Amino acid sequence: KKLCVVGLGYIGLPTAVMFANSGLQVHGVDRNEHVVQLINNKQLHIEENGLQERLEKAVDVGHFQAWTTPVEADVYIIAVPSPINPDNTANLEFIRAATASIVPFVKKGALVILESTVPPKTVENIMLPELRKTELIIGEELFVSHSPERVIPGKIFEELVNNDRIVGGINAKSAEMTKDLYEVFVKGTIHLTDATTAELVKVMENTYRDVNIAFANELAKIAEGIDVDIWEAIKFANFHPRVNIHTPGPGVGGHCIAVDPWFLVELAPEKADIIKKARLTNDGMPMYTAKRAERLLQEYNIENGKVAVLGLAFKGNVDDMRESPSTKVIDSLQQLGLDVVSFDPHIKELQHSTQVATLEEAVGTADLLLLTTDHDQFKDLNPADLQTKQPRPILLDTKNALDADAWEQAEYRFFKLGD
Ligand code: SAJ
Repeated sequence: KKLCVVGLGYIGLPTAVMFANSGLQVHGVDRNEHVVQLINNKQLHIEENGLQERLEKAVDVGHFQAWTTPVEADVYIIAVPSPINPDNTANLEFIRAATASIVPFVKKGALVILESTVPPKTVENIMLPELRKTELIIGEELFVSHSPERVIPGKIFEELVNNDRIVGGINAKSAEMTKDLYEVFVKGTIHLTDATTAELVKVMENTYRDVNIAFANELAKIAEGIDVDIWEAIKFANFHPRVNIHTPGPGVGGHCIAVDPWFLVELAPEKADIIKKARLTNDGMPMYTAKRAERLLQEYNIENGKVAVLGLAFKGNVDDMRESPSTKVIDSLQQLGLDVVSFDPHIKELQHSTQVATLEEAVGTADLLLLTTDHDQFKDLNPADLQTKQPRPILLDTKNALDADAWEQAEYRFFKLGD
């Protein structure tokens, strides 16, 4: 079977490589020539556990090659971004363009699968009109489905194999064909439904998480006012068999959880009340965090204080800083007039104007350390090893990542968000 995967990013590339290593012939497509070149040289433009060796294997055995244009194939998988516009409406131009790009190559009997997360009805309203240009009878000569990815960056390969999948077809045959394909490597159950239900399910999953995180953030603010450690309180609440409160933090980043809820708001603005409120609550966390840092500096009478933001990635142990709460915390600190320096062990090339290359430089020049990303490298730090500017520097941990006792013993003034 020949597979054509359009979009070789965080989802498309691991998926393409999985299929290639499961014996399929895979033609990868990315519009970025540099990315295509790198991949064919077995080099990565993204960081993901286990991807390097799997890519090498797929290329070496001749099952995988990348190109800038599609080709005739039995199955097409589309995995391109579906971001939001500045006004929080969905930008489906990449989905439309990717669909249009395969139209000249699609032959009778082909299956087209969308993996990108999209607002409900996108397959119907955006993809099908493009695919009708093939003049094939949709559902009889051309099969279409939505099989949303559900993997978490950092554990993509584990989750690709073990997670259940929701597959929604434009008809039953499309869904069945999609299930048959993924079964070559998926060990989780593959549940079949229609395309619009699958679209809604995927967006609901990420919205559930966003609303739950907003709830945790609201609780964190309440707890701060009564001197309770919210992390401990949530831990206790979650011992209840029917309670699963998520964790607070400096904001919600990534291209999924902070984006997808807006798809529902756009779909039904007058009904998506809690969803919108939650989104705005989470978007308010970077400024809330920055103000907490500002207050701490004031409390210790530090004037013209400098903050070292530890972590630029949107979450722990990944190298991805797009839509990262950390960069928004930095913006907020700067808006408050504070001087900022930042460091991230996973972001190798300097990508942010405040970024410095070493932890020593960040810590050694700042009055307050602000941990925004729970990388293992930060958890493993020995406070005694760090040369600090202040004899008793302030440390604000927004992720409950550090051991308070160890840092307090090393003479740090230790604080947590939500405490
Ligand atoms: N975060 C919190 N508190 C939490 C959990 C997360 O503040 O309790 C923050 C993180 O720090 C990060 C953001 O939220 O900034 C998102 O991180 P995440 O780990 O929750 O999720 P993503 O964006 O990496 O991946 C999510 C996953 N969705 C769900 O768990 C429902 C993943 O399974 C999806 O495949 C992915 O979105 C996607 O592509 O849609």
